[in-house]
Amino acid sequence: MQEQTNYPALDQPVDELALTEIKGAILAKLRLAIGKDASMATRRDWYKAAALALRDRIVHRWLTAEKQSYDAGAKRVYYLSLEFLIGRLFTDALNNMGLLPVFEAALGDLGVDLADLRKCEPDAALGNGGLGRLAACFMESMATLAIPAIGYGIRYDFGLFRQIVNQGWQQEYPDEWLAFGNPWEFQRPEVVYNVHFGGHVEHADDRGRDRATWHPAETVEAMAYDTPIVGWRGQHVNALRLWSAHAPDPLKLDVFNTGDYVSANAEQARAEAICKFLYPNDESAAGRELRLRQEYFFVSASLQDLINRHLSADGQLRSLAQKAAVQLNDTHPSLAVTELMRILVDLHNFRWDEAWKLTVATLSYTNHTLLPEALETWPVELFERLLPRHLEIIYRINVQHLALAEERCPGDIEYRASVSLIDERSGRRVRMGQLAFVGSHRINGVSAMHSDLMKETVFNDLHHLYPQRITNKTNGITFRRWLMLANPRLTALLRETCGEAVLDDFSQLERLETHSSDLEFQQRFRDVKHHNKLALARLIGERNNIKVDPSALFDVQIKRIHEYKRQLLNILETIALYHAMKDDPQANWVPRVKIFAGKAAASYRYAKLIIKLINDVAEIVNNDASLGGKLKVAFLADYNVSLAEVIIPAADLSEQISTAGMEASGTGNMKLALNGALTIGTLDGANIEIRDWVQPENIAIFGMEAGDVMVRRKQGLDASDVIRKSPRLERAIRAIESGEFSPGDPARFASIGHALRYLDHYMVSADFDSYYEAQRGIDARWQVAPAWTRASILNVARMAWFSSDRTIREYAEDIWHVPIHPTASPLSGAKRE
Ligand code: GPQ
Repeated sequence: MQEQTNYPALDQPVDELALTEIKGAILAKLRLAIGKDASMATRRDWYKAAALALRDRIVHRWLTAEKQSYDAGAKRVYYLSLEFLIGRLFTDALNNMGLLPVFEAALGDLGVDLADLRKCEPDAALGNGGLGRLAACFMESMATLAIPAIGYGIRYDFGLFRQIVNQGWQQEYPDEWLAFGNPWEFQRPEVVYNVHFGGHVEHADDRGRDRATWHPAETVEAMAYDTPIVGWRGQHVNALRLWSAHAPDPLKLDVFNTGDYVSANAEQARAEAICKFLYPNDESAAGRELRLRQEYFFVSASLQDLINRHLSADGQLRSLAQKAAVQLNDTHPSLAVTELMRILVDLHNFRWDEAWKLTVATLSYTNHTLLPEALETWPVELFERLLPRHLEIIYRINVQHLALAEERCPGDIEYRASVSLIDERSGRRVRMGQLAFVGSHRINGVSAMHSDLMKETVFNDLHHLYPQRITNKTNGITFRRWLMLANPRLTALLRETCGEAVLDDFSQLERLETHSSDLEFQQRFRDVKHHNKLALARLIGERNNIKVDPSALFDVQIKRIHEYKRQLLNILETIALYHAMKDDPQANWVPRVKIFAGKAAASYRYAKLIIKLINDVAEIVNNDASLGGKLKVAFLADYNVSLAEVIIPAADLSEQISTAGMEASGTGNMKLALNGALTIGTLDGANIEIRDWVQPENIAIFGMEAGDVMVRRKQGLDASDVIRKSPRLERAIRAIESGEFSPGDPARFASIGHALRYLDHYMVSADFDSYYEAQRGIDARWQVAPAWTRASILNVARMAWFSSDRTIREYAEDIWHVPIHPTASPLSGAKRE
């Protein structure tokens, strides 16, 4: 595949001295760090040498930034997340350092192509989807805004599984991202903390009622690995600190000498299991003991680390909340509430009430879903076995919490049961969402609608108890990766049209507005899109052996495969369109390419069946000569950050079609609109705010609203009534049921047919007609190129607010209370009208 090579040159022309220096640096790395000379070097060797030469330059800034914030006694943000979906770092770091042009030129002189080297870097896929990618965008924005911050997570040996599509079925393979080493990380063998599990708790009378001594049964060591994250213009660098797990005693020599080699390694294997792999779940709870061990492992190591840092600077812990803001990314790090209490009360002799105030003032929690099946709970029995002292602390917190509930609603047992940290209804279980809520001073949702629904649904009762806590922080994306790097040609056009300042102040994008109807400008804008579509068409040809017309409408749905995201609705519409085309082949059909990509959780059978259906439909449609190539369907395997960077700039239409009320925010919706795709979507998550910004005439909204969905669900899930009224839908469902797309196995999709007819929980049937109509509206718009292009330009012009720099500013002001250094911060983010 050909990728774009002409990256935006920030400081042109390339300075001769700098060029010589960089060439020398790369060659020195090749010899001294890789141990090869130019004649022997492979592409991967060159990549590593270049990455190391770049890293040297980042490290200087990193150490300076560290020293500055240490000397200033600056408050720090600690972002705790089990997921960081980073992708590749090479060009990201080069671009932010302003070194892309000089490295490209230097490598060119050495006979290697930077775009080629780029592909040698495996994606760091330490996350499942939106939640993990958000954490990565936030790390970049915090560095850009020069907020001293550390991201804490786990250094998984294997990231998110590699997806292979075999005869239409998803198969999972291990992601060996570390197989060839990782030039970005610094191992810190001296930064090691003990993390304990199991054992029993002792209450000595002389230590007081609230204090205890934990005698754990097992110890695991957490070792730090740091990756520098450089902000825009290289002014500030933060660390992503990931923990790796090891046994304190790596090998039992006495056992080894008896010849029992397996047992000699057993302890190490048990410890290392903690960082072996990323749980491939997305919006469903993992519910495995190993997962709870992962959660405690990284929470404990991270809190020990940040408390160490605080103590060495301040000498006492009372000022912790003035110097540290700890953000819990979803409930996975909820144990921070109990662990911080344990550290303060048991280890540092704080009085309970004081410790509690400090804990709540330090912690804040981001909720990413309302789906009840995704809200983590753990059996009390498991907790007791693994973390006996933490369970006690949870009970103690619950006592004071329920007393408050009783004060608020005297005698209301239902109310107390609903806010309790312990769910007594389905076996006794600890509720991690409630724990994080009660232990945090701020709880935020990730879009306006999501935050409102949090107050009305999952956290309704807690919201009444703590009415000041829930706040909204609508997600954002980093424009450096998702515009500048992914779409260099559009970036060049924007710089020319809006001025160079657009790179530092995205509100300048609005200067596009005056050009949106200019036919000459429109043509240039379309040329950029066409170029990006050629690259994607080539990729689809190479990977899927499908020939697509680059001037067709590229209709894109890229995200995890989940029932609520409704890939099924999209493929059902594809089937109906296919039928309509076959019925009337001479009509003036808009040529379309339906592009899908995404992974299904390995255990999610139904989602995997949907992938198979998409591929089966593709097989029939793509090979039906009677369509004259006007409809093509492509499922691109192994969706990841790097693939997204190719698809997004080439998209014409962005599918954001979740069942209203179910997508917390979405961030792909922002990336696609920023790159000029029009959105077809429901009034869900951040789609609503996107509509507010781009204006309703530049987005296609369809379907039921969240309130309608709730009402209809109450009435029942049978969709027979709507199917009866829609012959088109009936025919599409029947096609699935009768084996039109699975002739060798007609019963393959029976379960899908049944759900569409009688168990329409996600409102696929109920929303079908509205969606089909909206799609035909899209066809009509597409046929008037100037109007389409104008809407596309206006989408780009009006997306500035969705920069993660804006989101991070809001966290900094309202939740973390950390200053943003005025000179170090781009002015990104438009003001709301
Ligand atoms: N999200 Cl709970 C995930 O990617 N994984 C999860 O486990 C949960 C949420 C997403 C959510 O579905 C999107 O709507 C958000 O845009 C995204 O988190 C970031 O907030």
